[in-house]
Amino acid sequence: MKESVEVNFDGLVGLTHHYGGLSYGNIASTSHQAKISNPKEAALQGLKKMKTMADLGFKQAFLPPQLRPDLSFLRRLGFSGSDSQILDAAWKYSPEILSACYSASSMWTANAATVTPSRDNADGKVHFTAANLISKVHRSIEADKTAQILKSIFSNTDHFIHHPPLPPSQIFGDEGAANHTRFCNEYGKPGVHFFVFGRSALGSASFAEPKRYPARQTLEASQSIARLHGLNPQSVVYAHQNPEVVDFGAFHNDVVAVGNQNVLFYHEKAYFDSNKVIQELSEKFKFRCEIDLVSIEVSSGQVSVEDAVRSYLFNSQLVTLPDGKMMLIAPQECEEQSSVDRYLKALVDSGDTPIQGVRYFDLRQSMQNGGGPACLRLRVVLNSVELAQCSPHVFINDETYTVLQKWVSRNYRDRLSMDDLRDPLLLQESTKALEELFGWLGFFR
Ligand code: SUG
Repeated sequence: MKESVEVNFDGLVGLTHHYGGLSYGNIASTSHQAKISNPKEAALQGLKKMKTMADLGFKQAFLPPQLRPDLSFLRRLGFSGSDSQILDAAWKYSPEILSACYSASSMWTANAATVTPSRDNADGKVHFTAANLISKVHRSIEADKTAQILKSIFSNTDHFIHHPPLPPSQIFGDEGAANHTRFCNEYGKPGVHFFVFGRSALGSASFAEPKRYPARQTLEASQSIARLHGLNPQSVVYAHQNPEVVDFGAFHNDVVAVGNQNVLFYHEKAYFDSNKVIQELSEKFKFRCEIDLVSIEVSSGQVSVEDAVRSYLFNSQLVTLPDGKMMLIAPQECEEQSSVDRYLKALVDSGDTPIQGVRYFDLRQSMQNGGGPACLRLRVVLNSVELAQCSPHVFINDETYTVLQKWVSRNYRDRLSMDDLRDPLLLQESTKALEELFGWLGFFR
């Protein structure tokens, strides 16, 4: 039998990581707007997580950053002239637009794409749909490049199918794997696909919408992906995200829930009509995977939605250790939030659930823009044949870690303010550094 593993592809933080305040509805992003960032520290924090995961025995890989600033985006808006003239004119027109073209947001690879494994797709191939991310302009410019990078890494068409991002319309707002979870027994066995949406655009069904903040993912986008990938409708569940939690700043499902294999760890407020959602998921899971789903619900009395969003408890990664036990890879903010700390200690001490441990990481630079451990990674389930087809340099081991660490230390700034975005030198530094990185990776930038 071809053994399957879950590979985590973390986004390597780019050279222009800064706090643009660009994501309305993402409280960390807006509340840190214009603070000084430290791109070098951000990239090294992410790399340390990747290396620790690899050392723990997980298959760990990375996706390279995209070139920023994206001058082609500014040219499409009518800015012209030399590079520095374009940057200067864009700044004068709107610092927000300049910030958008500089955003290093492709680091949050949970939003890069939805990926479903060959075991579950009608044609027996791994399917990828890069997310269109149309909700936020700075994120929408990632989509085409992300699709290209995924094609470069997973290039063998005998095994990998790449769909273009969904049409760039409000009807098909798609945020990728942040709103998709696959449940299974073992990774190589059949799975159930859980898609969470915030709104329905075609009005075929009326779903309550949040009042304060936008819901990014539509039902129609999730349905299109299930159709494109050839998933069996009997193994798909669509769940309506509770509009209340969106208004508390849960702009993706992975801010209020995380799943792995047969376990769903979630906040009681995560879903609209939660009992119905859990019932449908449990039934389809039992039918398809022939074991029971373990759902671990966290009540508001244990951890309020505000504390969950502040600490990013549910933006932890839930992973299976080589001995079969599960562990949460949590942001260190969980230790600092007393309700969450108390809850996690009791959870692990009880020994009642498959979650037997927690490991904390300092990802503060990313967290301040609303990106925790789970935002930083894209899960790809691959069997041994598919794994052997991937571009080799993207896997983290002692050698690649050292190369990347040195590359970051050599090329990244340790301080970036909004004002620095006007500096054409930053564009030159980014271009040179990415040329070096993509040359080493063996594919184009
Ligand atoms: O899309 N933040 C990202 C965070 C993405 C987190 N991903 C998941 N939950 N899976 C976003 O809101 C902030 C950029 C800025 O403000 O500079 C930003 O894009």
